[in-house]
Amino acid sequence: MSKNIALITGVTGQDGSYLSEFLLAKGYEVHGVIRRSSVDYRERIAHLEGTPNFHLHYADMVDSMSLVKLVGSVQPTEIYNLAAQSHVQVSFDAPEYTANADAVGVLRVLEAVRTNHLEKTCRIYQASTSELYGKVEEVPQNEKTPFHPYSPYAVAKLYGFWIVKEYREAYDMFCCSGILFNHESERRGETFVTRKITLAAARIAQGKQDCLYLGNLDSKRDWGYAKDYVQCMWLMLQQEKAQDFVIATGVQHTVREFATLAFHHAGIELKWEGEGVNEKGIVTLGPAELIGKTVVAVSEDFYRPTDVVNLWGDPTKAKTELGWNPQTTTFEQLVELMVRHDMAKVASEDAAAKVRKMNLAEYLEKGIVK
Ligand code: NAP
Ligand code: G4F
Repeated sequence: MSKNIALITGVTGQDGSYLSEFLLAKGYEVHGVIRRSSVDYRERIAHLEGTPNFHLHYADMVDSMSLVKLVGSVQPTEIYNLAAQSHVQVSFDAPEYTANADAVGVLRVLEAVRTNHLEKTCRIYQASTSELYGKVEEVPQNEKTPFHPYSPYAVAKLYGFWIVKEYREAYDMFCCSGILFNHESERRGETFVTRKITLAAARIAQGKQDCLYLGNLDSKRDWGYAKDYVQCMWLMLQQEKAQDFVIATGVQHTVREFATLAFHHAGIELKWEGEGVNEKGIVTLGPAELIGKTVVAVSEDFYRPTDVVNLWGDPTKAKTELGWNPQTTTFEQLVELMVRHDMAKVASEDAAAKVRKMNLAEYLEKGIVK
């Protein structure tokens, strides 16, 4: 039996870390792409480093030759192209880089496979996104809903989607896109709205932050659990035919609802007053010193030039053809597990800071630090 060899771009990200664990548990040899950074600590995959079947290589989505050489040396049977500048708001500040990594980067991966003559032996998964639906033309969105990208990030990802489809048809390659709706976890980047909320709720509950500033509270998302979603990426590559799939829970909530529930799990009940930029989340129940205080406020700094406000996925095709359960982890369970994680993280940060302070005091005393 031939060996399963996976190459994951974006291995240090939220999805890359869960997918690595998933594939290693299935007996794959897993190769991950990392890029040079001045800080070498790779938090999400630190626990996997040193595992016999897990290998890391330097390359970059904006460097064709690095990808061609890597694909040639690893000879993967499956590629999961997860690497991207993945923050929508940042794509307004760095649109050209976003296009280079998220659009042309996909082409570079496809060409690296062709250059190494692996078209018939290597299957490719492309991390596409519900942001393609953007200024939505119907709700809920399924595989047939027209695209209307509404940010530089979404426009770049649209190129990625179409170039994958083109290579599938032109060269008969097994390559497909997962149109994934928002998926979150304890490992979610701290500037995405869910994690920003769960960390702030934990800090406010523990007296370490006064107020959380957010942008559009009315924005609606279909939020799932990242750990459940990586299974679909793998399932898509195990099918007879390469096809694109919507991956979503089929349930939609506003940012305000996410915040209300997150604060509830942190022991704080909120009421909402005011509208638009004047809206506030005020504490009605919780630690005595917080009652009546505003702990959530709106800041225009987090408004986007164009915002996608109504994402709601229809996962029927994934359910019927992949046999996937979109409700494995519910919205309520997701919010609870993220808050529970961040309550512990914030508490332990304090303990770690105390140890650091003690070390510093000791070093100062011994003259090691001046
Ligand atoms: P993430 O946590 O932001 O991870 C992105 C990964 O891409 C990181 O490993 C990052 O490396 C890497 N990367 C960025 N630019 C690169 C470059 N030029 N060369 C090589 N690597 C680069 O994102 P995620 O949430 O795991 O999402 C994974 C993929 O799914 C992304 O393509 C994202 O756009 C897409 N997606 C995500 C969601 C979601 O809700 N999470 C939904 C739909 C689609 P560093 O660690 O060095 O920064
Ligand atoms: O958490 P977000 O930044 O995620 P967004 O823009 O939906 O993008 C994420 O999901 C996409 C899939 O649909 C991925 F393709 C993409 O890579 C990324 O993972 O923002 C969600 C919503 C937006 O409407 C935003 O305007 O929350 C709103 N929001 C309100 N206040 C905020 C904030 N977003 C952020 N990041 N920070 C805020 O303070």
